Amino acid sequence: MAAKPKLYYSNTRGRMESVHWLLPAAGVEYEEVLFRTAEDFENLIKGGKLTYQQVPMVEMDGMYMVQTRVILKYIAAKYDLYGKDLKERALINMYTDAISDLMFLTRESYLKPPEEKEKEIKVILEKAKSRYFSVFEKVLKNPGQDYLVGNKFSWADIHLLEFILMAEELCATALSEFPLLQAFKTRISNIPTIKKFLQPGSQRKPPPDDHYVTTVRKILQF
Ligand code: GSN
Repeated sequence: MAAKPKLYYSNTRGRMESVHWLLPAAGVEYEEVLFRTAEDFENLIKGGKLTYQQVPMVEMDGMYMVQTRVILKYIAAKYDLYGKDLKERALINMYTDAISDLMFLTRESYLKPPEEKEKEIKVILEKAKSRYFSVFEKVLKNPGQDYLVGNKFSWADIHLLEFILMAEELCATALSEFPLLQAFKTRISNIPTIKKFLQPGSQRKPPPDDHYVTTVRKILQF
Protein backbone atom coordinates (compact mmCIF):
# COMPACT_ATOMS: atom_id res chain seq x y z
CA MET A 1 0.00 0.00 0.00
CA ALA A 2 1.31 3.47 -0.90
CA ALA A 3 2.49 5.57 2.04
CA LYS A 4 0.06 8.18 3.29
CA PRO A 5 0.87 11.76 2.27
CA LYS A 6 2.67 13.69 5.02
CA LEU A 7 1.83 17.33 5.63
CA TYR A 8 4.61 19.47 7.13
CA TYR A 9 3.25 22.61 8.80
CA SER A 10 2.48 24.26 12.14
CA ASN A 11 -0.67 23.24 14.01
CA THR A 12 -2.66 26.10 12.42
CA ARG A 13 -4.81 26.63 9.35
CA GLY A 14 -2.67 29.01 7.31
CA ARG A 15 -1.84 28.11 3.72
CA MET A 16 -2.02 24.37 4.49
CA GLU A 17 -5.73 24.42 5.37
CA SER A 18 -6.85 23.99 1.76
CA VAL A 19 -4.73 20.83 1.55
CA HIS A 20 -6.48 19.65 4.74
CA TRP A 21 -9.76 20.10 2.86
CA LEU A 22 -8.75 18.61 -0.46
CA LEU A 23 -7.21 15.30 0.67
CA PRO A 24 -10.13 14.08 2.80
CA ALA A 25 -12.60 15.39 0.19
CA ALA A 26 -10.82 13.03 -2.22
CA GLY A 27 -11.09 10.27 0.39
CA VAL A 28 -7.34 10.21 1.09
CA GLU A 29 -5.91 9.64 4.57
CA TYR A 30 -2.80 11.57 5.53
CA GLU A 31 -0.37 12.22 8.36
CA GLU A 32 0.94 15.47 9.78
CA VAL A 33 4.46 16.43 10.79
CA LEU A 34 3.79 19.43 13.01
CA PHE A 35 6.39 21.89 14.16
CA ARG A 36 5.65 23.98 17.22
CA THR A 37 8.69 26.19 17.74
CA ALA A 38 11.12 28.31 15.71
CA GLU A 39 13.74 25.65 16.47
CA ASP A 40 11.55 22.89 15.00
CA PHE A 41 11.17 24.98 11.84
CA GLU A 42 14.92 25.64 11.66
CA ASN A 43 15.57 21.90 12.01
CA LEU A 44 13.18 21.21 9.16
CA ILE A 45 15.06 23.72 7.01
CA LYS A 46 18.39 22.13 8.01
CA GLY A 47 16.94 18.76 6.90
CA GLY A 48 17.27 20.14 3.35
CA LYS A 49 13.90 19.02 1.98
CA LEU A 50 12.18 22.43 1.95
CA THR A 51 13.13 23.66 -1.51
CA TYR A 52 12.65 27.35 -0.68
CA GLN A 53 12.93 27.11 3.13
CA GLN A 54 9.18 27.63 3.27
CA VAL A 55 6.13 25.57 4.14
CA PRO A 56 3.61 24.13 3.27
CA MET A 57 5.44 21.01 2.20
CA VAL A 58 3.69 17.74 1.34
CA GLU A 59 5.59 14.49 1.01
CA MET A 60 3.76 12.20 -1.39
CA ASP A 61 4.47 9.86 -4.28
CA GLY A 62 8.22 10.07 -3.58
CA MET A 63 8.25 13.89 -3.82
CA TYR A 64 8.77 16.68 -1.32
CA MET A 65 6.33 19.16 -2.86
CA VAL A 66 6.25 22.84 -1.97
CA GLN A 67 4.26 25.88 -3.20
CA THR A 68 0.68 25.60 -2.00
CA ARG A 69 -1.02 25.98 -5.38
CA VAL A 70 1.23 23.35 -6.95
CA ILE A 71 0.39 20.91 -4.16
CA LEU A 72 -3.35 21.56 -4.54
CA LYS A 73 -3.26 21.19 -8.33
CA TYR A 74 -1.34 17.91 -8.07
CA ILE A 75 -3.84 16.44 -5.62
CA ALA A 76 -6.83 17.73 -7.61
CA ALA A 77 -5.47 16.20 -10.84
CA LYS A 78 -4.47 12.91 -9.19
CA TYR A 79 -7.93 12.38 -7.68
CA ASP A 80 -9.98 13.51 -10.69
CA LEU A 81 -11.17 16.77 -9.13
CA TYR A 82 -9.63 18.99 -11.81
CA GLY A 83 -12.01 18.95 -14.79
CA LYS A 84 -12.18 16.75 -17.87
CA ASP A 85 -10.20 18.94 -20.27
CA LEU A 86 -8.03 22.08 -20.54
CA LYS A 87 -11.03 24.43 -20.67
CA GLU A 88 -12.60 23.02 -17.52
CA ARG A 89 -9.21 23.15 -15.85
CA ALA A 90 -8.81 26.82 -16.81
CA LEU A 91 -12.23 27.57 -15.32
CA ILE A 92 -11.36 25.69 -12.12
CA ASN A 93 -8.11 27.71 -11.95
CA MET A 94 -10.05 30.96 -12.50
CA TYR A 95 -12.39 30.15 -9.63
CA THR A 96 -9.84 28.71 -7.21
CA ASP A 97 -7.30 31.50 -7.79
CA ALA A 98 -9.97 34.13 -7.08
CA ILE A 99 -11.02 32.29 -3.91
CA SER A 100 -7.37 31.98 -2.93
CA ASP A 101 -6.97 35.80 -3.26
CA LEU A 102 -9.84 36.22 -0.78
CA MET A 103 -8.38 33.62 1.57
CA PHE A 104 -5.00 35.36 1.47
CA LEU A 105 -6.54 38.75 2.34
CA THR A 106 -8.55 37.16 5.16
CA ARG A 107 -5.50 35.39 6.60
CA GLU A 108 -3.45 38.58 6.46
CA SER A 109 -6.18 40.50 8.29
CA TYR A 110 -5.96 38.11 11.26
CA LEU A 111 -2.45 39.40 11.90
CA LYS A 112 -3.52 43.07 12.13
CA PRO A 113 -4.30 45.02 15.33
CA PRO A 114 -8.01 44.69 16.35
CA GLU A 115 -9.38 48.01 14.95
CA GLU A 116 -7.54 47.61 11.67
CA LYS A 117 -8.58 43.96 11.46
CA GLU A 118 -12.26 44.81 11.90
CA LYS A 119 -12.11 47.43 9.14
CA GLU A 120 -10.29 45.11 6.76
CA ILE A 121 -12.67 42.23 7.35
CA LYS A 122 -15.60 44.48 6.43
CA VAL A 123 -13.89 45.45 3.17
CA ILE A 124 -13.01 41.81 2.38
CA LEU A 125 -16.59 40.64 3.01
CA GLU A 126 -18.00 43.44 0.84
CA LYS A 127 -15.57 42.49 -1.92
CA ALA A 128 -16.40 38.79 -1.47
CA LYS A 129 -20.10 39.54 -1.99
CA SER A 130 -19.99 42.11 -4.77
CA ARG A 131 -17.15 40.71 -6.81
CA TYR A 132 -17.10 36.95 -6.20
CA PHE A 133 -20.23 35.47 -4.53
CA SER A 134 -22.30 37.32 -7.15
CA VAL A 135 -20.34 35.55 -9.92
CA PHE A 136 -20.75 32.09 -8.36
CA GLU A 137 -24.46 32.72 -7.72
CA LYS A 138 -24.86 33.49 -11.43
CA VAL A 139 -22.98 30.31 -12.43
CA LEU A 140 -25.31 28.25 -10.23
CA LYS A 141 -28.36 29.83 -11.92
CA ASN A 142 -27.79 27.75 -15.05
CA PRO A 143 -30.46 25.04 -15.12
CA GLY A 144 -29.28 21.81 -13.45
CA GLN A 145 -25.96 23.37 -12.35
CA ASP A 146 -25.24 21.69 -9.02
CA TYR A 147 -21.47 22.24 -9.17
CA LEU A 148 -19.34 25.12 -10.41
CA VAL A 149 -17.60 23.43 -13.35
CA GLY A 150 -18.76 20.79 -15.84
CA ASN A 151 -21.60 19.86 -13.51
CA LYS A 152 -19.23 17.53 -11.72
CA PHE A 153 -17.82 17.81 -8.19
CA SER A 154 -14.37 19.44 -8.40
CA TRP A 155 -11.68 21.24 -6.42
CA ALA A 156 -13.50 24.52 -7.22
CA ASP A 157 -16.52 23.39 -5.15
CA ILE A 158 -14.30 22.34 -2.25
CA HIS A 159 -12.34 25.61 -2.30
CA LEU A 160 -15.51 27.70 -2.46
CA LEU A 161 -17.10 25.85 0.46
CA GLU A 162 -13.92 26.36 2.49
CA PHE A 163 -14.10 30.11 1.86
CA ILE A 164 -17.87 30.31 2.51
CA LEU A 165 -17.37 28.78 5.94
CA MET A 166 -14.42 31.12 6.57
CA ALA A 167 -16.61 34.10 5.64
CA GLU A 168 -19.47 32.88 7.83
CA GLU A 169 -17.11 32.60 10.78
CA LEU A 170 -16.55 36.34 10.34
CA CYS A 171 -20.16 37.25 9.55
CA ALA A 172 -22.96 34.70 10.01
CA THR A 173 -25.11 36.40 7.33
CA ALA A 174 -22.41 36.49 4.63
CA LEU A 175 -24.61 34.43 2.25
CA SER A 176 -27.94 36.09 3.04
CA GLU A 177 -28.26 37.66 -0.45
CA PHE A 178 -27.26 34.45 -2.25
CA PRO A 179 -29.93 31.73 -2.07
CA LEU A 180 -28.25 29.47 -4.63
CA LEU A 181 -24.96 29.63 -2.75
CA GLN A 182 -26.83 28.72 0.44
CA ALA A 183 -28.20 25.63 -1.31
CA PHE A 184 -24.72 24.93 -2.73
CA LYS A 185 -23.25 25.10 0.78
CA THR A 186 -25.76 22.53 2.06
CA ARG A 187 -25.26 20.27 -0.96
CA ILE A 188 -21.45 20.23 -0.86
CA SER A 189 -21.36 19.96 2.95
CA ASN A 190 -23.42 16.77 2.63
CA ILE A 191 -21.07 14.98 0.26
CA PRO A 192 -20.03 12.07 2.51
CA THR A 193 -16.25 12.76 2.52
CA ILE A 194 -16.82 16.46 3.24
CA LYS A 195 -19.50 15.74 5.82
CA LYS A 196 -16.99 13.57 7.66
CA PHE A 197 -14.29 16.27 7.47
CA LEU A 198 -16.70 18.85 8.90
CA GLN A 199 -17.45 16.72 11.94
CA PRO A 200 -15.52 17.12 15.20
CA GLY A 201 -12.46 14.91 15.47
CA SER A 202 -11.29 15.44 11.85
CA GLN A 203 -7.93 17.03 11.00
CA ARG A 204 -9.63 20.36 10.24
CA LYS A 205 -7.94 23.15 12.21
CA PRO A 206 -9.88 25.56 14.44
CA PRO A 207 -10.44 29.20 13.42
CA PRO A 208 -7.47 31.45 14.10
CA ASP A 209 -7.50 33.20 17.49
CA ASP A 210 -4.95 35.24 19.45
CA HIS A 211 -3.06 32.05 20.24
CA TYR A 212 -2.76 31.39 16.49
CA VAL A 213 -1.27 34.83 15.88
CA THR A 214 1.28 34.43 18.70
CA THR A 215 2.22 30.91 17.56
CA VAL A 216 2.74 31.93 13.94
CA ARG A 217 4.81 34.98 14.91
CA LYS A 218 6.93 32.86 17.26
CA ILE A 219 7.62 30.11 14.75
CA LEU A 220 8.25 32.33 11.73
CA GLN A 221 9.92 35.04 13.83
CA PHE A 222 8.27 38.18 12.44
O1 GSN B 1 2.21 29.35 -1.36
C1 GSN B 1 3.36 29.04 -1.04
O2 GSN B 1 3.62 27.90 -0.62
C2 GSN B 1 4.48 30.05 -1.20
N1 GSN B 1 4.20 30.88 -2.34
C3 GSN B 1 4.61 30.90 0.03
C4 GSN B 1 4.96 30.07 1.24
C5 GSN B 1 5.16 30.88 2.52
O3 GSN B 1 5.22 32.10 2.50
N2 GSN B 1 5.25 30.18 3.65
C6 GSN B 1 5.49 30.79 4.94
C7 GSN B 1 4.67 30.10 5.98
S1 GSN B 1 2.98 30.02 5.58
N3 GSN B 1 2.43 31.52 5.75
O4 GSN B 1 2.39 32.42 5.20
C8 GSN B 1 6.95 30.54 5.29
O5 GSN B 1 7.42 29.42 5.21
N4 GSN B 1 7.64 31.59 5.70
C9 GSN B 1 9.00 31.49 6.17
C10 GSN B 1 9.94 32.24 5.28
O6 GSN B 1 11.12 32.34 5.65
O7 GSN B 1 9.52 32.68 4.18
